[in-house]
Amino acid sequence: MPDYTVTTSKYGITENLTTLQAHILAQETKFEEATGDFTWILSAISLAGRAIANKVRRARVDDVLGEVGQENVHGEAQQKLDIIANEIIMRCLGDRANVGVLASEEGETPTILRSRSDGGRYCIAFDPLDGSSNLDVSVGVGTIFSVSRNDQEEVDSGEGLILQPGHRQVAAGYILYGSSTVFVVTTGNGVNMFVLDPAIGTFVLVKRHITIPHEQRIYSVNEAYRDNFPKPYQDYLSWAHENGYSSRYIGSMVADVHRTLLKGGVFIYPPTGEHSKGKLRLMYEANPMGMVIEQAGGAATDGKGRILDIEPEGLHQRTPVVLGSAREVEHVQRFLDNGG
Ligand code: FDP
Repeated sequence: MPDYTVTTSKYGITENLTTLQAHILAQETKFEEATGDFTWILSAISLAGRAIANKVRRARVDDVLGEVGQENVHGEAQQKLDIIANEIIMRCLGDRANVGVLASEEGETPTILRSRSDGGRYCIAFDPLDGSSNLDVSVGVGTIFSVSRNDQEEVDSGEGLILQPGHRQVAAGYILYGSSTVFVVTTGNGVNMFVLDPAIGTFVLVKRHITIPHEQRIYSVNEAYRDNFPKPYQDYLSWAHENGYSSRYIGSMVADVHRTLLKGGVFIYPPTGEHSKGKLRLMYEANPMGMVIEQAGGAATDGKGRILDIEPEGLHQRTPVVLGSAREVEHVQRFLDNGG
């Protein structure tokens, strides 16, 4: 397929006019059995992303920053924008006739919208506004999503339908609300990046088939918890210090993973004293990010094995995360395998 990503007119104006929807549709038409389902789902996520981006940009003006004064299902302080973003996504995706199950970080259990026989062919897990504790200081935050098939005819519990290992995801990605609004997505055939053009209100393709650098001496971890990390992680950090590594940590997973995807390095959230299984959630953080990173040629492990092969046991299950450039993940893994 010819690359029409950037068009330069005879007047020298460079415009980028391949939209997210057009791109996904073009990909889908390559498959005879394609039904247009993906385009439909991703267009709902794109609509939600544009609406959330608008809310995030206006948060201080509209006075919707700060906590609501209640905790979410994880016992964490809920931000007003967490709730707003969750409602926007539930609404946008709930309207799509092919979505069977929706599961959010903000909800205790998944919502069953319709059974497979009623057209609910997909399950979607999402974190509506990851990193939201950073909102007050205008740090980049993001939405993370994971799409898998709804293979079961019988509706038992929503969890029964959605709890599938990450290698069964058919699409995954994130929207970063940063200095620009960036939509990164994979449908299992490489990773593409779109940026919201605010002038025309749509995501346009800016980079196709992103490849993560194979190695890069950058680690991204909350080093303040170092004394509470298992010893092999501490030993890895000592080794990294001795080997000229640089450190970058924003504390907002989408922003940290996005930088790692584009610039290389390794993002780590190990088990800690407070979170013995790690802090990040498997179903709507580690799995979708793991798929994106693997599709870009990187690696994602929980320290024992591939994140995408973990058999999930609960919607809000946590997991240690080590992901990024293949060579950098190998370095961490070497310390974990040797026990320090
Ligand atoms: P937050 O608590 O602000 O929502 O998963 C939640 C998350 O942010 C990630 O985005 C981020 O990577 C991580 O927590 C940061 O945790 P620490 O503050 O413990 O470093």
